[in-house]
Amino acid sequence: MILITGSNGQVGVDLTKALSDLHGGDCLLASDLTQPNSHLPSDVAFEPLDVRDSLRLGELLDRYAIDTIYHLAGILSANGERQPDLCWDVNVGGLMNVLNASRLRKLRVFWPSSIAVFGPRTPRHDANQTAQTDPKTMYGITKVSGEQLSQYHADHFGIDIRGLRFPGIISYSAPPGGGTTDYAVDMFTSAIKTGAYTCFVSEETRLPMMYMPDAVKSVLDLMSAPSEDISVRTSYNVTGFSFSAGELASAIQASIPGFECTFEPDFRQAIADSWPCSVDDGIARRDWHWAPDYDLTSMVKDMLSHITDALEAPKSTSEL
Ligand code: VAH
Repeated sequence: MILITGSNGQVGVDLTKALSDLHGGDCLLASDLTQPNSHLPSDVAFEPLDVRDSLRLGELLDRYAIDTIYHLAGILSANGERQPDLCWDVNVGGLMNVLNASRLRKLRVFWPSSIAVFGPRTPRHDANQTAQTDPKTMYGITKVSGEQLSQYHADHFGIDIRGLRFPGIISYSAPPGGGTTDYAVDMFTSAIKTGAYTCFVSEETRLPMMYMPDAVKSVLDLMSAPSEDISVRTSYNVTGFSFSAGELASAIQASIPGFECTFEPDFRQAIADSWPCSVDDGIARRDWHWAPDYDLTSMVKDMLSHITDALEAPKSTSEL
């Protein structure tokens, strides 16, 4: 059985569907703080779980005979700056609970790190796997801490733990929650709904990004690779493509000519400025043959198509 924590989140919704398609829904236990909305496949079990509750976690692992955990529950960068204590408790305390439980039960673990482990002293372009990590956010500090805890548990206890340093992730199924890169998702929805968007980072802000189908693919490819091929037990750099907020606005305007984007940076500008413009994911490409399928043009086309379809689809009674 597979446990997914944070199954209601931006990655959780799509990864739960993909794992259900791959393994069968009856092999999955989804969990999050609150009951799922309509996204959960009907044959996937759900249990409420706060990952800071180690007793509840252990009880679910034993009751459902879990052998693999996809640990997605966490607080993202912008929310982490608003509530740093909570960010530490959930991101590091929650991961420690997963690692302790996995050590005792010999479970396999996937967890998401982030390019937020990088900071001002990281090279701005093509930051490689061993580039300096000097995060300036509590979120980034929790991810660097998580990477060191992962390495320690792999070295000392032989846990098959694997992680990915996700860039900003763009998706249409579930909204992102409190990240600095949320603008890259919100811009699409606003362009379609209102024809206008005020972006909270500058037009020139360029960051590594990834389309959700590629993010899901990277997790499944990483977790299906032979353990002996995995040379990185902190977390692998992965990316799709980098673009500036202005380039994204232009790409959307090419499909929605009337769309107007204005730029009014807020506190999240300093977070974005601390991250590299692009990362080098050559080690992931070498070890487990990582390669994204989408680029900016194909991602924009697919996003606009799906969001438009969703807005035009007849509303179910629960959504009215
Ligand atoms: C965030 N979407 O904005 C996440 C991600 C690199 C950014 O870690 O916090």
